[in-house]
Amino acid sequence: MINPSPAPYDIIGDIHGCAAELRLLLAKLGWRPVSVNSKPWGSESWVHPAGRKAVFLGDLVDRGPAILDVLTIVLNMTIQGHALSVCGNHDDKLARWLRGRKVKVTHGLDKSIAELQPLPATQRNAIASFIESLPSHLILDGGNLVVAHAGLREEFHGSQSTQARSLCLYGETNGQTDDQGLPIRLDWAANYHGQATVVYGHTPVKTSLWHNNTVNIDTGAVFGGALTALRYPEREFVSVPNVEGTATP
Ligand SMILES: [Mn+2]
Repeated sequence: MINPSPAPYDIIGDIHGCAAELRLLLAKLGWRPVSVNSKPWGSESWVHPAGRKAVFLGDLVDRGPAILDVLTIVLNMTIQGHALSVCGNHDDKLARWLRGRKVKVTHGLDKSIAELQPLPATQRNAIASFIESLPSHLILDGGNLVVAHAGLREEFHGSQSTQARSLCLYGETNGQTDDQGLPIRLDWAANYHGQATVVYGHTPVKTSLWHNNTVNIDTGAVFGGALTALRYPEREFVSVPNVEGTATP
C-alpha cells in the first residue's frame, strides 16, 4: 500500500463517466494525449511531459455519459505507469455486477451496465480484475500524503482491515438515514489531527477547502459542478466545469 513512486502528483476527483471533462482537465494540467496499443482496450492514454503521475480518487464509473472512455483512459495510464487509483464505492459495486453478483441497479449503475453489457466477456472480466486490484487507500510521498475515496481517520492509515476498507469506500455514517433515505454522514475531517495530508472525495462539495490538513476534491462534475484536481506538492486546485450535461443524484 505504501507506494514509493515519487511526487509530483495530479490527484483527480470523482469522474463518474465524465470523459470530456477528464480530457479537458488533463489538458489543463499539461498532460498530452497519446495513442497506445493495448488490447482489449481502446488506444487512448495520456502522458505528462514532466513525468507527473495522476492519482484517481475512485468513482470512475456510473451516472455519466462516457464510462467506458474513462475506464479506457485510466486503465491505459495505469498500465503505462502514469497513474494510480484507489477504489470507490461505485467501482466496487460495478465489479460485483461484472462478476455476476446480485446488486441493486441504483445510483447510476444502469449507465455503466448499458455501456459494458455489450462488451465481450474477456473485456468485462478485465475491467472487473482491474477494479478488484485497486487498493482502499494509498500512502504516498513517504507517508506525508494519504489518498482515500471517502477519506480515512489517522488510526486506520495503512490498515488492511475490513473496517478500514469500508471507511475508505463509504465514509463514516451514524447508521441513520435522512428524510430522503440517504445515510447521515459523520464529518471525520472535523476531528482529524493527523500529520499526513488526506485527499478524498465521495461527497460532492461546492468548493474544495482545506480542513485540518484534509481536502475534499469531489466538486460534483457529473451533477453540473466541476471536475477538480489537486496538484501535489504544490497544493494548487485546477478545475474544469461540467460540459456534457448533468445526472440526478
Ligand atoms: Mn463515492
